[in-house]
Amino acid sequence: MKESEVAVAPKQQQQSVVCSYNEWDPLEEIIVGRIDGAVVPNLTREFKTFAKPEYWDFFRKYGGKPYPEDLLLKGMKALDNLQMVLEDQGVIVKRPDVIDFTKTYRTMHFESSGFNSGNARDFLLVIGDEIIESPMAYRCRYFEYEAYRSLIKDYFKKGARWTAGPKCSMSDELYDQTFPVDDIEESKKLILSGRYITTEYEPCFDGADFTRFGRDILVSRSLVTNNFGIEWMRRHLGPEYRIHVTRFYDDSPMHMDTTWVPIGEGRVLSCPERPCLDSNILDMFKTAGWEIHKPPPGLCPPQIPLHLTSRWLSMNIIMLDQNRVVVEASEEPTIKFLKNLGLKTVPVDIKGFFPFGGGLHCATCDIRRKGTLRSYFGN
Ligand code: ABU
Repeated sequence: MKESEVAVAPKQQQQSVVCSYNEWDPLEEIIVGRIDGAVVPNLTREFKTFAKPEYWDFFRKYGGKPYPEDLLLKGMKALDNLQMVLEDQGVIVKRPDVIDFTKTYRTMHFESSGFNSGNARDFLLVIGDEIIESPMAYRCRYFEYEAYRSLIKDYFKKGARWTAGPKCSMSDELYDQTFPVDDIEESKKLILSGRYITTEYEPCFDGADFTRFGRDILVSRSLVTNNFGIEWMRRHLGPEYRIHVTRFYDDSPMHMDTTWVPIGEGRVLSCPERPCLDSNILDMFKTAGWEIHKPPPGLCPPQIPLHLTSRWLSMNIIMLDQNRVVVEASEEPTIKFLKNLGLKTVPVDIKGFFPFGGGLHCATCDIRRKGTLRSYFGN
């Protein structure tokens, strides 16, 4: 590459190409993930805490192999549907590269095959004009970043800031070797008591464990985000942002976007099965006049195998702005609920993507929303 190709972008461009501070300002550009070439992860010890036990046989059968074709085609179609619907709503959509997840790889510490790059939200976190790559915590996701690098390099050349969180070694020390992964009830009890498969050996986090409310960012300790990772983010972002570690009642905590989901300034959805356990956080929202709404349960039809997620993908939505929300087309109770809150719902048939680990919000990463950095909870 010639040096001139990475010339510094003009000042005004630097501030606009990547810019997003919350989940509800008017959406202008977004990344939608891809699952072309997806591979079923092996049922390793750490992956057992992610894969739903009722589907462990699926992972035993297909681990390390491409996803069965019918599932894959439905999932790809779902993401293409999403792209079309977003474009129809005037949003610019970018897609990551297709990479070969069937290749096994070997580092100094482990050997693994890959997964997919469908869940852009897990890997990418946009805070203002900065794109932050998440270190992630599962070995099958070690090389997921490769799918996004063309896009990120392009955003960088156009003025975005680009940071990669410290890459995890994912050596054995990152995983608690005594964690009883095969004893489901005991695992759940331990998780509820604050013990996880991931240790504090090195920082790890997924972008989807952070929810942005302008200067205030909520984050949960989860199966894949440890306290070391949260502290890294706190120091990295510095005093301009306030990171609030928030606990929810959840025996399988994995990303906040089916648990505590803002739908605009002053309104948040709270998953009724996973209430917030921190009175200081609840006070923070209530004191600032926020309404906390409890949506109905998701209805995901039984023919869609939720290998990796809960049915609460129904609340894994994308706000196009404070008035319009993209929602899975078959989730009628959720659609009705959102309409009753005065929102215009934009339905999309995305459920074919659910087996690949996420819903609408998981599959995307907003790159640019029209808005500025604000404080929604006082100064
Ligand atoms: N990755 C978000 C899915 C979380 C859930 O299973 O509810």
